[in-house]
Amino acid sequence: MFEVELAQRRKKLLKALKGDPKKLLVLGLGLILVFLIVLYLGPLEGLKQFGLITQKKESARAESLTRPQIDIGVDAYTKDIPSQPSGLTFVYKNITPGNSNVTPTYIQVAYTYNLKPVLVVYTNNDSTTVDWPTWDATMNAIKADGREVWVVVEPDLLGMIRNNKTCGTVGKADIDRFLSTKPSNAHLGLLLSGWNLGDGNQKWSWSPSQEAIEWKACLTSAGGDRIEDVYFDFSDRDQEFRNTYPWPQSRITMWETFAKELSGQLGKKVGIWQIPMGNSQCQNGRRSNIVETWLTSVKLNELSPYVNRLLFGPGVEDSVNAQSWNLSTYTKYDCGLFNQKVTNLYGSVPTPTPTPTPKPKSPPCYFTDSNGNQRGYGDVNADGWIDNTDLGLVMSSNLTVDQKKAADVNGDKLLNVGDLLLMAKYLQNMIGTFPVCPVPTPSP
Ligand SMILES: [Ca+2]
Ligand SMILES: [Ca+2]
Repeated sequence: MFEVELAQRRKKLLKALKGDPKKLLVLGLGLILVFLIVLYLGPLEGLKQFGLITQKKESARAESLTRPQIDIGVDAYTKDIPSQPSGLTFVYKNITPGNSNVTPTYIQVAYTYNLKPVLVVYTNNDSTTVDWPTWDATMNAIKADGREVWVVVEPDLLGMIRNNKTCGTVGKADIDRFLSTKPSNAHLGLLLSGWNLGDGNQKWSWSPSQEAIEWKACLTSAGGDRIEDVYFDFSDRDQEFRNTYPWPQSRITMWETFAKELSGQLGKKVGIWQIPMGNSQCQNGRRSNIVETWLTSVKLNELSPYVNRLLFGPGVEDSVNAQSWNLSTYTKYDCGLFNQKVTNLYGSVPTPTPTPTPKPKSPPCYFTDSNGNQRGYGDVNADGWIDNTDLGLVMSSNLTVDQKKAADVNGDKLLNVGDLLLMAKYLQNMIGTFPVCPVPTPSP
């Protein structure tokens, strides 16, 4: 249509111009003017002014309005929850043996930022012995909070049990106990590892369908079909450390096929956990290419019939190299790709169950800082308000003396999740002041 219209216009113009050098000059000047306007406004805006790209823009807008059906989560420390990109559904945290005391704070801070908490409970460490004290303490904390929490049994308990061929005995006993001790607000999930699918050298012996059939058999004899969620992890995150990234498409396809086969065998969608982050195009170049491969609307649409959630991070973790946790300080290692992808795909459209983000509040009390100015407790960046930005700053490493004082809202001279939790509660109107604030003296 458009081309036909253009051709007609051109014909008309040529006809009118025939034998008239004056008109030709006007046309030439006109074209130069158009060129200059496009140059001045930039190609996109300039072309839009001349009606050349409206159609394309409309369809792009329509696509961004469709939220992908797969929910995205990321491994995040409590202190990094406030700086996660909008559009995320889950944040997750590993509960290591004896460390269940972090559970109440984690649930609280996650919900403060409209994020659903996933707790990956390290019931054991590559053995078939479950750390029941840590499990029971975690379940009690979830029950006490009362809000929904997603729980994953890790690491590879069922994998060890399957290798030992004790799914119907040890596996059954464990699953019975998991189910009988979890509170009703905990969504219980099991981690099913795909160990037999490959190793660090990118060789794999079993086909994805064979692996899925074996898992179905193990779960059936262990009564695992009563568990709500199943997850698997790539085998495994440490390959980032072994320099085997970026993965060839064949290897990514193998894991996609496993998700499909497992979902088919179990009759439910599966979650994928501990997906390495990073960006193969950025910085040190030995990073994962999964974020760029999967976080596109086309790929998410393709995976959505058999995958319900993708939980990213961590990858390699050591003192020299970046890990794949989505910490604000580590964006330099993925050039911010993960945050950008999540924001583009999910951030611009409302989440299915929107709840209001906490509104900024003025501080409950003030102190005199080193410059003699009044400064509010909880207002770390001294803009007069307590909001998400301040929460994000509480545990950062380079605060000034005055900022540290403002952030220490319980007055114990330490900056930790205790202060973060108090600030989150204050923003949610759950408390009216901070412990550091003087108790008002009753007026006579
Ligand atoms: Ca502030
Ligand atoms: Ca403190």
